[in-house]
Amino acid sequence: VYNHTLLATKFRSIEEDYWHLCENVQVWDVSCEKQVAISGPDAYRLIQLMTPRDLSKARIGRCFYVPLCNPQGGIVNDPIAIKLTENDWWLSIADTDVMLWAQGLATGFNLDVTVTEPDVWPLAVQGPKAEDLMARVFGESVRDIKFFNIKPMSYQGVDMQVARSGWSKQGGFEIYVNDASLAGPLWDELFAKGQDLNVGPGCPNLIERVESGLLSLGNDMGYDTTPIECGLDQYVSLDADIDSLSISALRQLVPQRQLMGLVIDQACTISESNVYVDGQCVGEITSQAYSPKYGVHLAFVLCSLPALGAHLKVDVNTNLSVLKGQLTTLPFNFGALGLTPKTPVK
Ligand code: THG
Repeated sequence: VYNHTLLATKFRSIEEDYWHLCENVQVWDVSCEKQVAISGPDAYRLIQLMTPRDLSKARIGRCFYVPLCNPQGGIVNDPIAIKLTENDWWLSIADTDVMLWAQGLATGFNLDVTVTEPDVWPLAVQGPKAEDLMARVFGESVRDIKFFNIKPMSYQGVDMQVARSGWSKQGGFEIYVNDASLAGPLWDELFAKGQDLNVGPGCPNLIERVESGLLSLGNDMGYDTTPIECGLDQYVSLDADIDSLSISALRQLVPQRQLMGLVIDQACTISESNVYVDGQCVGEITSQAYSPKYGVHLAFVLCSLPALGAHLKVDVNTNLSVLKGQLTTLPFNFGALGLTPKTPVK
């Protein structure tokens, strides 16, 4: 359950879905990624209060990955902010109740905005063959949409926003479906026109997102972690002159923790989330998956910097024994780790 809405976690097995996603095209019902629409003369002001990322120069038709933070710097949500017109934004949210918080801020700061959850539901088309499939359904001009840009595309005479985005690193698009009566026909057309592309149903995939270093709200980050600790520094504008609830806390923060990657060079089942150096706990695993492409077990670990010191090898309790894991920066740089990708066993 994500945003009070059902979301599939797998269709065949997580590993079969993974290989299919990396080689073909999948259609994902990610309607749980709800939209919070903020409209009115103070729309930008409200969004800037919520995020420490500078959106003052944002252009219409662009998408922005933005941490939303409370006054302590803790992460409330990590949506995609979409600027549709000068006074109309959507926040395509992760799994916490943003509308209520936004409405509270709008009231408290006496802002001239309306905050609603519109009847708009994302449908993702992901994978290396996504562009070809989208061109067959929406026309060739869909190929011109650049990464994290969005524009209205006509489907059966109805304009729907279409962005080049999605929660995988395999490439693809997201269709913001705004007409329930067209959702079924659109789904069926994507499957009919994608048969020779081996189209299949899919959903955000654990293996792919861990390999790609995509963080999950509620697992790898949340109210008690800041974007700096989670490695989202590039989405925090510490030096910008912005009016944001969290910016002064984030400027003052001396991070005591850091989210890092962990690589164990064999398949295993991790039996305890704590990891150790010389018997002392130095961090906690927040997500993990075996990578069939690289033949290693991968994890994200929220490390205590004082406890970790300069160590990069940690002890991990597994079903096999205590195994050594290598800590590394995120996203994983497999080449630098000496790992080369394998192709699937068919
Ligand atoms: N699509 C839509 N809504 C969403 C998600 C989505 N809402 C919830 C969740 N996913 C929000 N979280 C993310 C996290 C990362 C990215 C998108 C949404 C992402 N990041 C890119 C990266 O890490 O390379 C690029 C970020 C950037 O450069 O701005 O795509 O997936 N509709």
